Amino acid sequence: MNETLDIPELDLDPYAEQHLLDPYPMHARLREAGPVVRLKPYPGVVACARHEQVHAVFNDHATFISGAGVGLTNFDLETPFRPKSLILEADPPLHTQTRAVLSRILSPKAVTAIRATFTEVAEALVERCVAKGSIDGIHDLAQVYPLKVFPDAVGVEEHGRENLLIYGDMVFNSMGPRNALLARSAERMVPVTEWIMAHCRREHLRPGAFGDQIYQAADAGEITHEQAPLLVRSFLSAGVDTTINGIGNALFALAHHPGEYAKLHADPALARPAFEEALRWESTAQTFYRTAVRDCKIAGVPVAANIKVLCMLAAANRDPRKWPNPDRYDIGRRPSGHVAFGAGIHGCVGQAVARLEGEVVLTALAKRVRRIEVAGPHTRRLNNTLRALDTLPLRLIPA
Ligand code: OVM
Repeated sequence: MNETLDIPELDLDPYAEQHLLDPYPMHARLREAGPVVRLKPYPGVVACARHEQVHAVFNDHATFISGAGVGLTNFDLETPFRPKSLILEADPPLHTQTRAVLSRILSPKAVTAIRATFTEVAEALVERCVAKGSIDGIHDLAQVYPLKVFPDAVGVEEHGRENLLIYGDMVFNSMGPRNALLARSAERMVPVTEWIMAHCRREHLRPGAFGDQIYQAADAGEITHEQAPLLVRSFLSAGVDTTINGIGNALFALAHHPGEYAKLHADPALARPAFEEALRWESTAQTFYRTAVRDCKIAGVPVAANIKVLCMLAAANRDPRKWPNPDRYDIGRRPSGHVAFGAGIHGCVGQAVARLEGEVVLTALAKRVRRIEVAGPHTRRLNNTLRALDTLPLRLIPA
C-alpha cells in the first residue's frame, strides 16, 4: 500500500516570489489542507503548518534530526555549501556539548552584563533618528543597531561588518531550493567567505568578548580548539540578520498599527510584549526543516525515513487552532508558546540577547516618539528563509 496517498498534496511552491512576498494566504491553505501535507514541486518533503505539529516535531529531536541539515537539502545526499554548523546542524551528543558552551556564553547573567551598553546604544540611535524625523526604518535603525551591538559583544572589529549582512543572507537562502535568490547570494558571497572565516579566529576577537569565550571553553577542554572557530561562525551566522529583521518587522507592525503604538507610547514597559507579539505576527525565520530518521508518524500520518519535514514556524504562529484572531497584531495578548525561536533542544540559544535588543530599541522609541507614521511604500528583501524588509520609510513624531 502506498501510504503517502493518505497525505493531501498541494501544487504550490513556498519559494515562489508570490508566496515570499505575501506568505499568509499560502499558510492558510497549508494549515487547512491537513496536519501534514505534501508539496508537488518537492517530492521528498512533507510540510507542517499547524502549531501542534510544528511544536511536536521540534520536541522529538530523536526522530526528527538536524544533522542532515535544517534546510531543504539533505546533507546525507548532497554536500552543504559550508562545513556543517556544530550546533544548528548537529544532534546529540555533539549538539549537547556545543550547546552547553554557547548557552553559558549567552546566559541570563551575560545578558544582564550587556544590558546597560545595549540600552545606551539604542537610546543614542533613536535620538539620531528622531532628529532626522524622516527615516528609513531598516537602513537607519533596524540594520544599524544589531550590526553595532552584537559584533561588539562578540568582539569583532568595526571594519567590514557589512560582510555579515551578505553572509546572513546566504546562510538563510541556502536553506531553500537552488533558486535565483540562492544563486545571487552565492555570487555576492565570493569575496566575503574569507573575511568571515578570518574573523572567527581568536586573534581577530577582542579578549573577553563572546567570541573569545568560545576559545576559553576550548582552553578548558569543553570543546576542541578545532571546533572553536566554527562555533564563533554560528554567532556570526545567526546573530545579525535575524535580529535586524526581528526589529524591522516590529517597526513595520507598530507603524501599521497606530493604536498599538499609542499603547506602547503610553506605557514603555510594554516594549517586551510588543516585540514578542511582533515575532509571533511576522516571524523572522519563517521555516526550518528536520529529517525523519526512521519511518514514523506525525498526527497519525505515516512519514517515511529520510523525508524532510518542513516546519512552517510563521504559519504555526498564526494558527487559529492556537491563537484567537491570529492575524491581529495585539500587544496586549500573551504570545508565549509561539515558535518564532523554534522549540525543544534547538530552540534559539541567543533568544535572550534577541529579546534584549528588541526590548531596548522599542523602549527607547516609546519614550522619545509619540507617533510612528508610514511615510511611503515599503519594499521587501526576498530570502528563502527570512521575512525581511529592504526599505521602510517612516516619519517619527517626537514626544
Ligand atoms: C549556525 C546557524 C546559522 C543560521 C541560523 C542559526 C537559527 C544557526 O551557523 O549555527 O540558528
